[in-house]
Amino acid sequence: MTLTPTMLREYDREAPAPRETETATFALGCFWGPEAQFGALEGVVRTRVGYAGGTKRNPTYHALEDHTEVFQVDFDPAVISYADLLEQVFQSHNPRHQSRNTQYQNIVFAATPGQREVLDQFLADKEYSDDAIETRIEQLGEFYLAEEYHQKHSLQSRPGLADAFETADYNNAELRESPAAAKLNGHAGGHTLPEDDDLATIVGGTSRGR
Ligand code: MHO
Repeated sequence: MTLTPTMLREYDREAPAPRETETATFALGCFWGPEAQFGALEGVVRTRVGYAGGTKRNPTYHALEDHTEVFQVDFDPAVISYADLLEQVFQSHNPRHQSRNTQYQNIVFAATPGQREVLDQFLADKEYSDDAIETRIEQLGEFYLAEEYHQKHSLQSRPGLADAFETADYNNAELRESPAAAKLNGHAGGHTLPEDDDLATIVGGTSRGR
């Protein structure tokens, strides 16, 4: 089976609306990888990459200054929790190591008092005190979207998949915010999609080299 425009548009229409999802922001090195990894998770509906953690106004990839590459996930709290995401984040990096390069540092951002509460409990349970870990724990300030060529990078690097969105007339913003694109970006990055996901049945279980 191939990906048709109808299939993509329908998948996106049936996904939980933005008002039904919560947003979490993390930094785990070059943002291309984790955007794909987290986009493949069941309950993660939308993803995007950007810059945060610094003070410079309107940073860009080539003028980042004190900002860090970050990725955002809009998740359906009925399916996956912020605590589940924290588990994944801490399985995906070594909290006792930190990059010297601000661009690629590991940061967990809390965006709301609710997230902060869950985060503090998580850190206490794991005995990840300030002294024990190098990962930066911060309140989310301004988030700046990254350039379009950084969004869904794995997907955009796979002509076979990217073409399907072009045929369906997705513009840059639609591609960035597309739930189908989040999943297919995960697939393109080599991650397994949830078994009962409609797109998994089309693209198959694994992806590399196909
Ligand atoms: N320029 C590096 C890292 C990109 S990442 C968005 C590369 O091509 O792998 O920082």
